[in-house]
Amino acid sequence: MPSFSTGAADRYLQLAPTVRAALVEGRPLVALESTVIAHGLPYPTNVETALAMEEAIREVGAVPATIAIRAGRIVVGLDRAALEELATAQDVLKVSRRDLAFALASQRLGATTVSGTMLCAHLAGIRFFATGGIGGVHRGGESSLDISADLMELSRTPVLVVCAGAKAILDLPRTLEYLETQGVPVLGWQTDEFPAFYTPRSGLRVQQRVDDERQIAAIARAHWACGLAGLLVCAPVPAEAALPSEQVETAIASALAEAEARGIHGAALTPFLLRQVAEITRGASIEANRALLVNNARLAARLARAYVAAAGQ
Ligand code: PSU
Ligand code: MN
Repeated sequence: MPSFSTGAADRYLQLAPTVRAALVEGRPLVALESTVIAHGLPYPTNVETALAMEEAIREVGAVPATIAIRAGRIVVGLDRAALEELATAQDVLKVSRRDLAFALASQRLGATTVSGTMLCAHLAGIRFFATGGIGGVHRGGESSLDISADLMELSRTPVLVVCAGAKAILDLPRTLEYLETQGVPVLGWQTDEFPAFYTPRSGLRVQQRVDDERQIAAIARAHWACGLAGLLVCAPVPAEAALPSEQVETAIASALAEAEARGIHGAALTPFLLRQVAEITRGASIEANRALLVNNARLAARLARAYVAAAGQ
């Protein structure tokens, strides 16, 4: 039986021919999310970035699989037209774990978050995934309990996620504490520090620095062999695209104040904060976001390639 067969979920999966072929042949695959396209970046930067991420993955010799929900199916490997539709449509659902069944049953167009994409990648048999910044514990999360479903997903679904840390709009120390509690390895790619999304440094240490992709492939193999779930690999935003940290902190402070004043919370909060920060930094945050997304896609492809190469030894 092909490795992507997942029994009852099969009827909901729609694999692109390139993805199906890569799964059958055991070639490296990298899943990509779609919330960043529909809710994280403005048009047309969102489509351009999505295509640039796919291209970066192909350049390394891996196969990209951008994931979204469409017409009652989990589409794994969006084509150009579907990408455009997601990037421009209004009322795209933001699909995390809890939203998946509703999105499928209602035939709505849905963009998958980190948690939704991990889940769908796993159903399809894909183990490597690149995003920008994962969700985490929101500032004030100790009373609001606004903790992204991304963190729980990492503790239960066996997919390796490459990110540039957690988004700087969050409470980073509590996010790391939560990941530790949930048993999620947090590896720093050629860094000792947990990156802060728009900036390379947070002053917080990762669990373990790793400098070589073969070492990460070996860690992932051991983790999964022991029946464990997600892993986080954190790569700092490329230096030339990083924002000055004072600028980021000022922008976030006023974005948070604006969200509070307008009573924005729940699933709408992260997209709102990202838009506000983009406005305040006059687009500089969007450039940083684009650069780190492409960088993460490339790294995820290298890791997937190293994992597949080691399997044949
Ligand atoms: N990375 C980005 N931009 C984004 C996201 C990640 O560079 O918009 C999305 C991811 O889909 C992530 C979501 O899962 O933000 C977090 O949303 P929340 O905080 O509501 O869980
Ligand atoms: Mn939330």
